[in-house]
Amino acid sequence: MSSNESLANLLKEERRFAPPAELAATANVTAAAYEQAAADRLGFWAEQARRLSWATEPTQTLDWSNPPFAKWFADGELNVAYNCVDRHVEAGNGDRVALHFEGEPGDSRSITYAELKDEVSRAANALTELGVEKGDRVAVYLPMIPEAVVAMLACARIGAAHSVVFGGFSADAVASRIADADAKLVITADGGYRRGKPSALKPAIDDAVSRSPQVRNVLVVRRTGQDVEWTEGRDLWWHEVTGRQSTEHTPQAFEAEHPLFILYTSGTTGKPKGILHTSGGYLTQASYTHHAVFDLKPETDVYWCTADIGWVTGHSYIVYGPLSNGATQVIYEGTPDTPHQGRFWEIVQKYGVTILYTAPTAIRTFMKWGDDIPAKFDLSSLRVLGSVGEPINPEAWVWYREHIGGGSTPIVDTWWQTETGAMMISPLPGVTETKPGSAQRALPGIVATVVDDEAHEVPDGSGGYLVLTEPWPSMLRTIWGDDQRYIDTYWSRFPGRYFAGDGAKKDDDGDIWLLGRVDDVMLVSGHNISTTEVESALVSHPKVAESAVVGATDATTGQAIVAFVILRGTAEDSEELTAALRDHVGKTLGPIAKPKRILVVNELPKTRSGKIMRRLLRDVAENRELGDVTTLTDSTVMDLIQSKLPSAP
Ligand code: 6R9
Repeated sequence: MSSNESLANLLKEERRFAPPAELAATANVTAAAYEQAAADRLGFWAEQARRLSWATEPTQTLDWSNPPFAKWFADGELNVAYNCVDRHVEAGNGDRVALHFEGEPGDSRSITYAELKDEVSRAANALTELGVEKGDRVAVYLPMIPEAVVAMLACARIGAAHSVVFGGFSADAVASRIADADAKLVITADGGYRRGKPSALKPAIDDAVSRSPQVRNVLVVRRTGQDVEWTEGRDLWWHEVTGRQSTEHTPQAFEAEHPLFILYTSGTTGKPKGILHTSGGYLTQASYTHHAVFDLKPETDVYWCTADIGWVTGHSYIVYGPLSNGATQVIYEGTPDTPHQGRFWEIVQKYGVTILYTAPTAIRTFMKWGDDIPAKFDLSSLRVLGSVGEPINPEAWVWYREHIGGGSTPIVDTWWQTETGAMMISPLPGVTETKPGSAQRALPGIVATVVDDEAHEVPDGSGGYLVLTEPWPSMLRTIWGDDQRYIDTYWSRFPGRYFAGDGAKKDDDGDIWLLGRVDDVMLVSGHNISTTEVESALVSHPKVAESAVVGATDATTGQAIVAFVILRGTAEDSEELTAALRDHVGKTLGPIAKPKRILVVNELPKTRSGKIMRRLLRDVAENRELGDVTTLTDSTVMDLIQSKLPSAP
């Protein structure tokens, strides 16, 4: 993206929103944190580590003697599950609700910290009875039910690394992850509820485990009560094995660099990467960022992160961040439109949710469903709104603030990755004057910048590649079993710096705007154009709810812009409308960014974590056979899109 100046300032966004005075006055973190961290970065992180409870306090902060392999707080020892559960009970908060579970069919259950401690202890004893030991790996394939949280914490408690695999993934995907991590136990369920009906999980595990000789047992949570195949001697009911255990379990302390979990990211090519996270540094940053970015007040807030536990957001901002901070949170099993399109807002109203963390894809879907739906519910409890997963288009940002946040809540657009473990770039709700569509500034203690092809930092007002220039506590430690791939993927493009794979620009104030994955940048007649900016321009048209833009090979321009759009509410597809949309993009971004083709569709292909799979749309736009669709939420979406297509132009 060296000629990136051409695109860097196409999109002008002038709206600004100051933090609410009351929030600013009582915020957990103030502007002083930036200064403190800038003056003594390692001292700053050493202080954040002391938010945790250590069995042996660390005296070392960062060991970077063998880059890019970092050690944080290496001589410290702690138990992560103790930090997330027991210490809150010991501090007298055992009666505080940890989890308000809301099942999709409408069943609900609230679990206090004292109850969570008992459940995690029983599960830890159960794992020990099944022969799981410190250093082993356990695969977890569960719906969004409390047992998922309990299972993860039980692993952490005994020093076994968990490898959570999305409930939506196929048997093949599970089998390859079990094999790569060499897991000896799998924890699953008969099924979970999705879109109003039970959906089976166990058959995929039966298939995957039949190919995984190292798996000794499969622990099965009974959630739906549906029939399951049973392999005697291997399969065990979770309720039977945990039910017979004691609620007493003494957590042992492990070294700060002891593995906590492996989480696979699909990557664009090749086999999935097992991202390895360890204990002390990871928990320090997950905990600190959750406290700082959401301004969490554990006594009064009700927090809700709508992510799935199988995604890193579920790991860091459902399990480890919130629980280490003693938060009360909602977890919801199902989809946002079951049984009706107001389900999320009904849940916010029911529990008085104060902090909501969701993804741009969900926000754009709510826009499409219409403003009248959230308007039927009392959302006045909300005080901070978060966004994660993709760049958030300015229009979606403003809609979120207006229709969900009552026109007053700060929005924190948090940029981070599975690899970074925790948030890296985000506004602080009591400090930052926010700009719709920008993640803005690296958090205190984090150093990020934007560089050009030659690794030179770009000046304000220019674009390039996002890099992280200093190690951070929750950074991945390696790719499981493949140190060389870790070096090659992240540390070789710009030696000495971490390459995130995202395009970004710095505005005139030096604030960072994320422009999507570098692979998604288009090159049209020699100009770099980011898919994100064209998508944002389309979404800023009142008739467009959502869009995905790709560059398709074009004989004259190199690449031509092809846009797939979903219309809002009652808008209808017509030639006039697509012509108007092309003009609108032309006016917003300049004629060079006008899409050559615009196709109106009903759905876009997305991963379970809500990211648009532009690769598949590129296949469609170029009339190619579709690539791998195994990580799609719904593989029929592509059939629908293809059936709508006129044959190639
Ligand atoms: C947490 C998570 C990481 C990729 C990342 C980037 C995109 C995430 C974003 C964002 C713009 C944000 N991304 N948050 N882009 N603004 N606030 O999503 O992890 O699933 O590993 O994805 O997601 O492209 O590189 P992961």
